[in-house]
Amino acid sequence: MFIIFLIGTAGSGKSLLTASLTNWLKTQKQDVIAVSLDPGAFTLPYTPDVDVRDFISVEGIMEKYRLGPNGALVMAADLIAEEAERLGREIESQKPDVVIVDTPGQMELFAFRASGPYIAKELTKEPKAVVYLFDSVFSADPLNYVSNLFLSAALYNRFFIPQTHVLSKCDLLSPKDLDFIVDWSANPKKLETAIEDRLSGMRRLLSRDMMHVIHRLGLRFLLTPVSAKTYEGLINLNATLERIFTGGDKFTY
Ligand SMILES: Nc1nc2c(ncn2[C@@H]2O[C@H](COP(=O)(O)OP(=O)(O)O)[C@@H](O)[C@H]2O)c(=O)[nH]1
Ligand SMILES: [Mg+2]
Repeated sequence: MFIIFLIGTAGSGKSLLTASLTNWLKTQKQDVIAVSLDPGAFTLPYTPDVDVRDFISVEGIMEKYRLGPNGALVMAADLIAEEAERLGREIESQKPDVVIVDTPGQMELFAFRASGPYIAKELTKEPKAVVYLFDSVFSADPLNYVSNLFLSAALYNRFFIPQTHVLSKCDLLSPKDLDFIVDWSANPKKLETAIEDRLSGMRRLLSRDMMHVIHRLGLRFLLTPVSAKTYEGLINLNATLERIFTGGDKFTY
């Protein structure tokens, strides 16, 4: 069994990609299930096989602890850790080959609190990978792209499990704009040029410093463009994940 966590900033396309990747893997005759770890999800574009909302109710928390929606969401995300064992048992009882895990809408509730890495570790003992989503429309600006790069590096440092990176919603950009971003991911020099071309003054100096950090940390990986709408790129994402799980690519950083 392989566990794949989809992680990215709010609205980056985690839930729709969970739906599409699950559907696509089914057409490839894979025994796959979708797990939602988002207690705050109102509606989902798929029917989860395991749903954290069966165990944790944000409305219930609001009433019981007299919290507003934000406080209750934070508490709900923390409470997932206590349900890790139960969720793990539910997943294992379905005996799937592949598990796609949709994570809480706001990335920081999962990634930057104690619960996320704990859950990732304790859910099951099976091999795991993280797919980090770069929202393509947001990342088309080189400085936004760099912010995303740092976020993904921070994520890797928190989870320390093999991580691959996709450029989500690729149907929303022209092929030319997509190529630009993919080039930045493959070649930091091209990113540096884009930053130099578009910025001036302090912002340019600052971004130069950031580029040095990127070079020093060796933050380099190839982004895979995917669309959860048209299914473009899912075959490439699947090939990357297979390489991770068969031991080809142990770590991407
Ligand atoms: N055009 C397009 N829209 C997408 C794609 N993936 C997600 N979206 C839309 O982006 C919005 C946020 O997606 P969602 O999956 O809920 O993001 P999440 O917060 O990361 O789970 C929704 O309106 C989706 O329909 C995609 O590949 N292409
Ligand atoms: Mg979502």
